[in-house]
Amino acid sequence: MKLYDYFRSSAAYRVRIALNLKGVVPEREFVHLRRNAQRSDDYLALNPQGLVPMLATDGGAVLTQSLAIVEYLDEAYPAPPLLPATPAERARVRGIALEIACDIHPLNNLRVLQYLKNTLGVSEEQKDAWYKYWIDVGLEALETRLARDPATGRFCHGDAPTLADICLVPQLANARRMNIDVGPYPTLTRIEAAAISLPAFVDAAPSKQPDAE
Ligand SMILES: N[C@@H](CCC(=O)N[C@@H](CS)C(=O)NCC(=O)O)C(=O)O
Repeated sequence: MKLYDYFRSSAAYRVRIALNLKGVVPEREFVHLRRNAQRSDDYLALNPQGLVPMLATDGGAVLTQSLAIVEYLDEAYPAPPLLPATPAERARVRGIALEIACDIHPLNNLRVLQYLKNTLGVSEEQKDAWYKYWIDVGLEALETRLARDPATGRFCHGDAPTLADICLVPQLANARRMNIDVGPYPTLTRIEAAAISLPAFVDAAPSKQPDAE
């Protein structure tokens, strides 16, 4: 299989963590987002959305959307499971993952920031304020939710990594990269510390990727 990847993409980072947890090593093709390679004719022919990640499977399928790709990997390579055993637990984990992937991450995506700056003409300072605002709104709610819920364990759900941690770690890395104070989120950073004690998470980090700049 082949992963279309970019070191700084937090959505691709999720897929890299899942692949590492499963022990699956794909071929890689790097799509340079800062140089707009995601909008090249060749890439758009494969993925009209013009976003990474994308996974071309051995069976010839071309998969998009990081959460769908992670769930595909979880079904194709069941061990270790990335979702818990019961429907209610699975819904809890997916809920946490979606809180990050649908309600935090898209507001700060490159194309959104470029539109704010290049089309609407907001200043660099206003753009950074937007970024910080939406991360804080999202992380505050997630911190409250995870801190008070007994289902939270060493990880977002219990004591093993799941889809939720796969989304949390890249989002916190994004926040740190933007110099956002993560001090107000002690539960999230405690879980992050547990996750980054695992090689699967460490090896997926942006700085460890062959295309890192
Ligand atoms: N919901 C998508 C989001 C994918 C996404 O937004 N990818 C970003 C990088 S993290 C991207 O390709 N951005 C390119 C752009 O904005 O032009 C997923 O989870 O895969």
